[in-house]
Amino acid sequence: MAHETPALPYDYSALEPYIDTQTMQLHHDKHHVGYTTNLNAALEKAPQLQKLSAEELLKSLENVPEAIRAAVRNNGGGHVNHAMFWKIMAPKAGGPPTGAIADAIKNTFGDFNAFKEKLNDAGLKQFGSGWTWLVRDHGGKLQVMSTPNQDNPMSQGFYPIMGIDVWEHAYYLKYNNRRGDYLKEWWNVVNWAEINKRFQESQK
Ligand code: MN3
Repeated sequence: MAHETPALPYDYSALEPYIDTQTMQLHHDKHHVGYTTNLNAALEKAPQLQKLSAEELLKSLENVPEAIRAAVRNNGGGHVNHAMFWKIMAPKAGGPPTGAIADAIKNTFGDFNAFKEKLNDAGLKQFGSGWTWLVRDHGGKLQVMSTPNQDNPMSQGFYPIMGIDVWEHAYYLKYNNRRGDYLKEWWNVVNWAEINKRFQESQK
């Protein structure tokens, strides 16, 4: 059973003007499709792993044969990260958090602005390509972290509630080198309904 790139849940232009159409086309159709294709190619060398979900693979990378471990980590991570990323963005979204995650953010970080600054700051300081995350840790506490490349926090035992892609391919066409501007504007498309779903899932 091959891994498949999920379709975007909205039009390529739906996140304008914050995320431009061409970036969405390239990001989804070239980058995400590339990760999925390369993940499937790597798994051809380990057919016993083909029945596992990409999440299961990432949670136990130590069980992946060394010859394909880096390929699974990078491309499996790329696939899982982007599948989440498309869903935690939406048109006509943005604004302050709603639902249970709003209370959790307030209790953990003080207020929404403090949280936003912390998440953006982790993304800004991530050297090179990577992601900035809100995760639920082993003890059930929320925390902000960043990861390099396509590493997903689930490989370290964390539950990724939300993450923002800070690879240049996510913002360079519109924001050029201004990663900070992209991170600021990103919050105009944040989809709290989906993030609440993931927060609920993280507590199971
Ligand atoms: Mn990306």
